[in-house]
Amino acid sequence: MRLLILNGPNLNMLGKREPGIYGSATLSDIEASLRNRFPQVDFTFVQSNHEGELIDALQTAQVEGVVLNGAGFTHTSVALRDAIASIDTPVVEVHISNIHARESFRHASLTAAVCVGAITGLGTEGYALAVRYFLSRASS
Ligand code: CA2
Repeated sequence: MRLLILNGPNLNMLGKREPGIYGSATLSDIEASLRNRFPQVDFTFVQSNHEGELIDALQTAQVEGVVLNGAGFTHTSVALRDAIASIDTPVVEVHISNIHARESFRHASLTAAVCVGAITGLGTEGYALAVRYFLSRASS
């Protein structure tokens, strides 16, 4: 199974700033952990600070599923939502922090309703849980 793990703006700073909110793992740590735990998955990892690059990645992905942390664009981007809605590939939204327990502007996700589901607040383990979802979906 091929999965795209797509991370949005500022997530390249994971593990380098704000460990109290996002923990100490870097994006490279998350990638290494997923590759180690799920050797049967053919992963592609993309991180971009640019909305259009995230949309291009969604539109061109040749994968069975996408795990998306749209970061700040989750709360602002109609274009990202439209891109998710326009592709047949299922997308699972992941947030490391619990967006509902933070500032009110983070409570709304423009993208969650066009995803198959969303995981929020379970730390970086949320990425692994989303991968598990795709594996169980494929075997049922
Ligand atoms: O909890 C999440 O995963 C978020 O998607 C993270 C976004 C935030 O805008 C969302 O509301 C929730 C922020 C990503 C920025 O990550 C940083 C990590 C370390 C230091 C600075 C930013």
